[in-house]
Amino acid sequence: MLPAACGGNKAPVTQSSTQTPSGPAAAVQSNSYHGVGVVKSLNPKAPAIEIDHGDIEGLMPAMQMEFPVTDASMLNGIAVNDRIDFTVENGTEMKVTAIKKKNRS
Ligand SMILES: [Cu+2]
Repeated sequence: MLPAACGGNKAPVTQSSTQTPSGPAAAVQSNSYHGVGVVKSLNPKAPAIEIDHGDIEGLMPAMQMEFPVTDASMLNGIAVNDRIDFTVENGTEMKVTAIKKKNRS
């Protein structure tokens, strides 16, 4: 009796590389990032906000820059030199979508 050929004859596993369909639905992808920084200037007309921000993981290192904001009303109650938490969305263009003033301690 022949020993059973054990394990030696695996069928070639074609790891089905499921290519994600690149339809129109896949085109607009938006990613949210969380940042922390200090307000340097406010531009309600743009509207935009200039922030001296720390590292935004997955997006950019610390730097001072101006971000467009989705709505000028987000700048209400925010002043230069305020510490803020903010949300950046990096879709077709980079925009700040939320701003939250940090409590001074
Ligand atoms: Cu930046």
